[in-house]
Amino acid sequence: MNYHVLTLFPDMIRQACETSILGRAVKNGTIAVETVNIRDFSANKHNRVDDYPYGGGAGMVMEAEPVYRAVSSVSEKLEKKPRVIYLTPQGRVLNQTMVEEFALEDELVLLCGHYEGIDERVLEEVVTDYVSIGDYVLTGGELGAMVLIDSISRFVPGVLSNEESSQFESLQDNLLEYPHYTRPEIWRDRQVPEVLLSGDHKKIEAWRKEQSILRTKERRPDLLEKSVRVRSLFYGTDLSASLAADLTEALSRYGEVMDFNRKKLRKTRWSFERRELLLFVLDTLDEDFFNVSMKGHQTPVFLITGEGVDPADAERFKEQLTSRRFRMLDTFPMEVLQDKEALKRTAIEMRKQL
Ligand code: 6GU
Repeated sequence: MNYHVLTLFPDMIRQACETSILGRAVKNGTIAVETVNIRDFSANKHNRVDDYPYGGGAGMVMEAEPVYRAVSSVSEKLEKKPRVIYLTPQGRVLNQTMVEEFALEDELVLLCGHYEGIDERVLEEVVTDYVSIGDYVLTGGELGAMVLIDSISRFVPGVLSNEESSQFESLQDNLLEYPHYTRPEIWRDRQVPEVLLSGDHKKIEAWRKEQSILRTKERRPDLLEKSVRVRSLFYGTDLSASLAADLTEALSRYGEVMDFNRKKLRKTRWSFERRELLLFVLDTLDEDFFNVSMKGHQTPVFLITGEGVDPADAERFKEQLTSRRFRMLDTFPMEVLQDKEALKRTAIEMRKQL
């Protein structure tokens, strides 16, 4: 990942990127951070880049031309037009899905404003994304740019070691992390929860999930409201089985995969809740499957179909789901899951649609 940070305070960015995990990533070349000093593009012999606001009022406004030239100096070097992110309290508030989407880019331009802001006309001309890091006011966009660089870089291959891995993240599920413990087993009369010493990995996983939910309920009820239980259901060949497994893992730490080639599952009467997300991964669609008893409660559904599925049948299946009170969100051909990159993009697209 190559970051290009346009700022009046390049030292602030450079300093922060020298340290810790980001510093290591810059050193080993998995990320690069270029700073561009907007002042170097001043159209004025005194290197001034700000001026008084039209209409009066307090503070100064950054001029359009230096910002335009600074952005151009970066995009001229690149093969395709990069996303240009303007850091502002007026932007969309950053979340983990946005972070993962930005991480799919190869180049990102981060534009930091100062003073009262930047002339609106150059923003209209160059900015593709307006991003805020929270509902409070900062003196400039630099800290926002650093937050973006830090959170995005965690998803760039090679930035984190195995131990630091970003593969299973509770925030993806709109859940907080479960509590962590290390030695000693008893610290000032406080015992580590017994289950963690049991060696029973199934039980430990169940306990952690429960703790995540309890903790989110207590500390971030607003997040819990957005969380869904991910369940994938496949029918057909081994391909549908492995794609269902991969997609489920990309969407949720706690996802479940169900094999509807098993007659027992097809004979079950299924009822799904509003807070579940159902993924159908089908490379066969026959009467046996049409006859499965399923009802939803506005349950969101994505349908992924392989070559073996007749589009007319897929259409009929969608209508059936809608009439059984599912909420059909989107359909995808199986190709969108073929390689890791495409799969990741699809998972992010799905999360955005939820
Ligand atoms: Cl990204 N920039 C500035 N200047 N202020 C902010 C912000 C960003 N996010 C919240 N407040």
